[in-house]
Amino acid sequence: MNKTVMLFLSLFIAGFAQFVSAQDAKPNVVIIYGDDVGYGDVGVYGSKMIPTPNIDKLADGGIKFTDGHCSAATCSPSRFSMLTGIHAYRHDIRILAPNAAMAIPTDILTLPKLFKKAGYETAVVGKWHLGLGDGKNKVDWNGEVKPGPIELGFNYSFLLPSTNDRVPCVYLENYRVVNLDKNDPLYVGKLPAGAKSTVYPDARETPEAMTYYKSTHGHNNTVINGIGRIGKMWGGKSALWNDETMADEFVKQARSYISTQKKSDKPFFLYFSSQDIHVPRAPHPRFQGKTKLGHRGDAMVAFDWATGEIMNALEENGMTENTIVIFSSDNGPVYDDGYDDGTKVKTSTEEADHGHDGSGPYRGGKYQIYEGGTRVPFIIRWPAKIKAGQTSAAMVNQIDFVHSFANYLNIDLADDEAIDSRNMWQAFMGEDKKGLPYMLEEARGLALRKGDWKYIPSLKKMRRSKDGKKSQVVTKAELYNLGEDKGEQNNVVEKYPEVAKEMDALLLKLKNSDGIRK
Ligand code: NG6
Ligand code: CA
Repeated sequence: MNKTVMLFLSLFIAGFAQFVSAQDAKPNVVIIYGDDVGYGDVGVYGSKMIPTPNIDKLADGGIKFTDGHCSAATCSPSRFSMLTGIHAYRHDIRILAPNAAMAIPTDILTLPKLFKKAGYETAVVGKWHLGLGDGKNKVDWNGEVKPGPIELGFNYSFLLPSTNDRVPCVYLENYRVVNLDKNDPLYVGKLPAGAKSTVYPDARETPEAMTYYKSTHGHNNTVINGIGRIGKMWGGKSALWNDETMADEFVKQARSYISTQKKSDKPFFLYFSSQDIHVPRAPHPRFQGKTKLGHRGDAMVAFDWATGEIMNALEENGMTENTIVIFSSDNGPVYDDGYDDGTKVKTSTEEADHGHDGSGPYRGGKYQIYEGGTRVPFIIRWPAKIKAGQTSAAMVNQIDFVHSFANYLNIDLADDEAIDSRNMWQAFMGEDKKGLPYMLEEARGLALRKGDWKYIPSLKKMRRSKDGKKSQVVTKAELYNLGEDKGEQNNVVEKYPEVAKEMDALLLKLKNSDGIRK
């Protein structure tokens, strides 16, 4: 062979090898997770009153799912399920208190552990609300706060520990509270005898301290930044977060994480968990007044901005093409969740005085078993593999991320791992337009979806009458055909007793099983 041919051949082989490795390079994965963002709060899902150009662009570049769900109608349960592939009711997980212990056991498989096994770097930035500490020992906020995300498989974490309406109102980076002054120790719950830490106003004694806005039901303990919070905290004054710059802080952290990853030869998984649009909604002044919907609408504009920033960070680092971006929410919309923040929208269209309905055409929202509780915006973009501009009506659920990624990354799941997680890779990639054959939905009780059918079993509930007397009521079972009744208005349980019976039996079987997969 002459030299020119040799050179040509070796260049060709090198180029081909590079091409193959680029094709095979594992994609980065970013989950952008909203808090209380409803189906109807996003432009491409029908919102006309809140502009969301960045989220819309994300959807245009990939798949918009119209039947995509979080596993439950509240935060901690949904996050628990997304990260473990296990239904939250099996572990009795409800909304966690400010000083709750970590809800996810450290010895089970989690989504970040799975990515780690596949050679990924992993990080979480933003709202946690899955508890911290082992529950046996009191969390020492002045020392190392653990176990936490690191023990669950995240290499790096920058957290809002609970929710933005709960104490402690500080950021936690890995094991440490950020900017804590040891002369002003931080305590959550009770102030130890003799401790000398900053005392904050208690809204029950000094309601006038709530200068940012007034709050009701339960948000009336510690007042931080003029906002009443759930729970008591002392000290840590130098570490307090600023509510109005929280979105900027999380974006800054995520941006810096993404650019650091550029230097690494490993792919990464980033769980970006925004506090928007949960109460107390306190968007930065540059977003205030951007909608006619008060702080709730404006917080959504801030979240759209944050989403755009994550996309920009990927673009600036040349990562757009081979990064899977998943955009979704932890539960459906809520309007007045305890703060007088100018939000006037209500769940039902008749009452919506601004004409905006955060649950879109669906009934109910946060806390509720109707579709609005768990059917949320659900977008997946992956330019390298997924054709842009798709809409999919496949029924999909965040609880299936664990198994689906395990399948994609060639990691076997043991029978007792992620027991409720099914492999929905084809549906997530837009190749299967049907998705799940059936699915549980979780609020205070369970409901079952099977195709267009939605079944809510009869429930025993305690009710209090006007004169304060408690009594037990048994609600009627409900059956809806979402194909013709999206809004769950016509209960057809009496018209289709056979369907109801079948669904009741399946729901019970799944509920009491050792996992949906079995
Ligand atoms: C409720 C709070 C609500 C919100 C919710 C958790 C009261 C009366 N309400 O208990 O404001 O914090 O818990 O929201 O305290 S979630 O999105 O994290 O599930
Ligand atoms: Ca939430």
